[in-house]
Amino acid sequence: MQQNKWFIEEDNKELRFGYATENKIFSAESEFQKIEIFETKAYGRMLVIDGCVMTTEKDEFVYHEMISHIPTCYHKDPKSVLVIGGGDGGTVRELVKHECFEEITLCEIDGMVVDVSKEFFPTIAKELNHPKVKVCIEDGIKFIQENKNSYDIIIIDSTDPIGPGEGLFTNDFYKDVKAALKTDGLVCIQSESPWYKKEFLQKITSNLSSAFKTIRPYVGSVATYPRGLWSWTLATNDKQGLNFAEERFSKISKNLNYLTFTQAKYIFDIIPPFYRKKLNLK
Ligand code: SPD
Repeated sequence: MQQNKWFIEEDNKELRFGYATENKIFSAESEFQKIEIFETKAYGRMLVIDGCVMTTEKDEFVYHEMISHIPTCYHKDPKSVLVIGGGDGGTVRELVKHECFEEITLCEIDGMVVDVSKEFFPTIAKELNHPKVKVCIEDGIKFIQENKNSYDIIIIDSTDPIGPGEGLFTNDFYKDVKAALKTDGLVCIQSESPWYKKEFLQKITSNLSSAFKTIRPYVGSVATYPRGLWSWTLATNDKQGLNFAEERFSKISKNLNYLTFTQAKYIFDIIPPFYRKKLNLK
């Protein structure tokens, strides 16, 4: 009997998750990181960066719907959006569903991520050539410093806070994000698993608090992200807080596979108490 070949993801040196693979279809070291693509038996094609699972064909829609539609539907009147990271194009694909955007900018540090996504993940990357979409291959930290008061929404679709993604979780970066947002703009970040260490999660929240007054985490379940539950966090300085734009969500809801109207409307209320306590939220 033929033995399975396994890709093993190691999570913070504490846990290992294994995926039986058909084969490895791509592997290269870019200027910034190691990029691999596996054909897995359970989740289809899988993009792996520096040993961490970034996305898979079968469950990518959960992460990409959560990181794009929640910020879009909690802004008053969004017209411009910047995605930092997200070179696979999944977040951009979801944003394109909203007619309200006049421009969607993607700033990805690693051109190889964009290239391999176009080649091996066409259903994820399919809107990267959309006329409203502008793709910049640049360091997001530098890009944001050079574009002040420019965006209604900024989405940080980063890797984990190691390697090139590390600088996207810092105080200084969030201050620059605030400056790149227009008045009443909002930022949405991927904020790791609620099961991670309390000190680490609190640091993300306290760094965000150095630039933003309202901070609202929310959770969802991405099958291939370590530890079962994932989190994203919205932050804004809009004095009116965060209000759900029901009509904007309803317009695109039939094109979604994870988020429902009720879930989106009450997304900040359905935080598990253990995560709430970890972050010292009321
Ligand atoms: N541990 C995995 C975290 C990855 C978050 N970003 C994924 C990028 C998908 N667009």
